[in-house]
Amino acid sequence: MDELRQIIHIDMDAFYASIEQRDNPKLRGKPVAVGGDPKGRGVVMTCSYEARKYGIHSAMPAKKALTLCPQVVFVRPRFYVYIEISNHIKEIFYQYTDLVQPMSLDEAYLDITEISNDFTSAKLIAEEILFEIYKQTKLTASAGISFNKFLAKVGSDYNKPNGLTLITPENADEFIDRLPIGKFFGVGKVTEKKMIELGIHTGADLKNFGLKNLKRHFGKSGEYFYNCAIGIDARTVSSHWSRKSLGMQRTLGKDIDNKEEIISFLEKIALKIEEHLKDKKLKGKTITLKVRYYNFHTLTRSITLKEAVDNGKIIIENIKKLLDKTEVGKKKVRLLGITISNFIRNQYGVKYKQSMLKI
Ligand code: TTP
Ligand code: MG
Repeated sequence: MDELRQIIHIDMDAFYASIEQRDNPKLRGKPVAVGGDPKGRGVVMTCSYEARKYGIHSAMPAKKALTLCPQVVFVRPRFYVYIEISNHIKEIFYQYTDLVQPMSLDEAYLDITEISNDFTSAKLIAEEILFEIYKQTKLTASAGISFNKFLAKVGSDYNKPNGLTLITPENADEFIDRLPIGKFFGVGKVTEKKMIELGIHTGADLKNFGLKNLKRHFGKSGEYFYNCAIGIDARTVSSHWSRKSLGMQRTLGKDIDNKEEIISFLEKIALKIEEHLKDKKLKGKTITLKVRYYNFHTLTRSITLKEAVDNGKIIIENIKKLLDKTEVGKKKVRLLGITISNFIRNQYGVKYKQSMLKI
């Protein structure tokens, strides 16, 4: 069996709404909804826990929220503040590990296997992170700690707000068995309805339905659901969202001063980089050339483009311009490298675009 991992999932509580309450004392303790205009066709992006008591929730038409709770205070979103805080909490996460996978502005997985001995210390680390978040931002978050991503996420949702839930291999079965089917990873509204029609209401029902039947009804996802039901989720915490640059460098077989040979060597690197960028769905604006001469003297030359690129041909065109700012062709070279940075990307993996567009 693979080594047991220790994964924390952290999710801020009523993120946008808590920030608005933090920044405006008049909103504290009140039902607050962040989103579009209740007079128009706006939707609720999120609401405070006080508003949730009235049945208000994310993606609900603002008009309906007002009917449920006439005294609800509507606030327009301030994305720049949310992004700033999102970056701040990420900085806190990176103080513990590099293995951070942000899933949206307010949510991330951390793999702390390397820095934690067991689940007792994992829980202490999670507590410390929640404490740091509160100390530095005056906002609360919830955490789930477990041995896979699915259970860590279920855990962070279990005791919200300001809660912490540890799901160990010992208590996982009990936990999963009781879990409503809608809480399983990948089960959205449509799948949930189908599951309920099949008599599957909980994790226990899911397990009892059996792998074969699940595959028959849900195809490949059926296998995934079954694995979750028996506590298996092999997805790793992948930290490439946080990557600041992507580069590659190679030492030449022998020192060269022929410029054409050097360009063709760099072309190969650029194509490889294109492959990696596309694979990781990244595009960068800054292209950097690195040259190490025969005498180990090393320099870099960079160019920043108006538009982000992932195309090897454009990269090499710019690399040629950068080569003119070096002594390549005159002085022998032993190593060459290209790095792309200054990424634009769906860096927060924002999942809620639809309702964001509707405000
Ligand atoms: P969530 O973490 O789902 O919600 P939340 O943080 O407001 O509340 P909690 O986690 O305590 O249940 O989403 C994070 C933010 O993303 C949320 O504050 C607002 C935004 N969002 C939308 O814009 N539209 C949506 O449909 C959802 C679900 C969230
Ligand atoms: Mg949240």
